[in-house]
Amino acid sequence: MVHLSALGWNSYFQEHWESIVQPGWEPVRVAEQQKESYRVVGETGEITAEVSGRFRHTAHDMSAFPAVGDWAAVSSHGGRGLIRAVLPRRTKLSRKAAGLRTDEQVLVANVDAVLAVTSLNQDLSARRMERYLSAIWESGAQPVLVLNKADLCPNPREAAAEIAAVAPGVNIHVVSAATGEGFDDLGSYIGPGNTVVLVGSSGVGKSTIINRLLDSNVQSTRDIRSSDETGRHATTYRRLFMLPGGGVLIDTPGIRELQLWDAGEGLDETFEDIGRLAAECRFRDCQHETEPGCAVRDAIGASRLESYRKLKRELQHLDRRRDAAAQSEQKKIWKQRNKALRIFYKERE
Ligand SMILES: Nc1nc2c(ncn2[C@@H]2O[C@H](COP(=O)(O)OP(=O)(O)OP(=O)(O)O)[C@@H](O)[C@H]2O)c(=O)[nH]1
Ligand SMILES: [Mg+2]
Ligand SMILES: [Zn+2]
Repeated sequence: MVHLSALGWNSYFQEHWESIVQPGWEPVRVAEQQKESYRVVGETGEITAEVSGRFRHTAHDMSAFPAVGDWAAVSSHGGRGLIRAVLPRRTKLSRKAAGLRTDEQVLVANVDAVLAVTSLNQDLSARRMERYLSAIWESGAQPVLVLNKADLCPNPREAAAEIAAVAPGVNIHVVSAATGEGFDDLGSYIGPGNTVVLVGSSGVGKSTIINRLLDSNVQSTRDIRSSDETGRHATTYRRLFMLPGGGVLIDTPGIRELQLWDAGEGLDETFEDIGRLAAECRFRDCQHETEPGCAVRDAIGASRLESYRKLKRELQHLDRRRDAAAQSEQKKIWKQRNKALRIFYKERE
């Protein structure tokens, strides 16, 4: 029998649970999300579950559906589970869903730390890290940068210093999942009651790190010799694992690009240095372009400043599209009401 606390259950969830629980409901944590169903784990083990019809009808949008890491209420029916409700999330890592829609996709919920993994041999990109960090700060979880494959990099410290310059306030760890270098320090994020997720591009070594931390080969990894570096994804589903010593790890498939979702504050955190310096610009509304007495332009590299602007524009664009979507939704509602009114008056005539 598994103790819920070993899965990350605590007084926050307990309190919400008591306000919604109904006879026959059991608390479970979403361990894996497949196409139409979920694997959920509770005190009595793991089962497959789907959302109930009622849940589907009352879900206001995609983000209301269960995500890996969520705590949910299930009732079980002959070995299969029906998800009745999702408990409020303490943290959530979101992105804009792929495609043209303006939907929030919750990648994982209720994580304490997000380990953004990159590889020191080819993947290292300050610009990509800024994007990740904006989303992670916004999630409410602690951002941590993990620079993996130190064994393949001639000068890992130098590379780490470069990344540190664009990650104020973020812990950075140089590790090698091949040799185990740097793993003692990673242990500090993991422990009883804690949940940690690994995110990053495909092939950077997320699953290899998970395997080493779990001390077993639960996750299959990609054999780089038999495929090119940017080839297929080894991991295809987000998946939660319990560590023997307590604590929960979540592995995720590599993502090509992380489109921001509602990360205004996350952006400010990520570019905290720009905000701090801007207070010293001569003009209060300084755009840090050609204004005299600008404190930001010279102190911050041009590419970091451009990256900040780009991400800001992206969020503004998203805001406008969400407004437009909300307006057309509102129009639909008015149309229906007007139609109903017309019928109503017609009938009275
Ligand atoms: N030399 C070296 N190779 C590593 C290290 N970590 C991982 N690898 C190798 O990198 C390849 C990709 O590792 P994976 O763990 O599958 O990468 P991933 O991030 O899980 O990839 P996706 O599941 O596709 O997102 C495998 O061949 C690993 O053996 C490391 O620290 N050093
Ligand atoms: Mg993987
Ligand atoms: Zn300025």
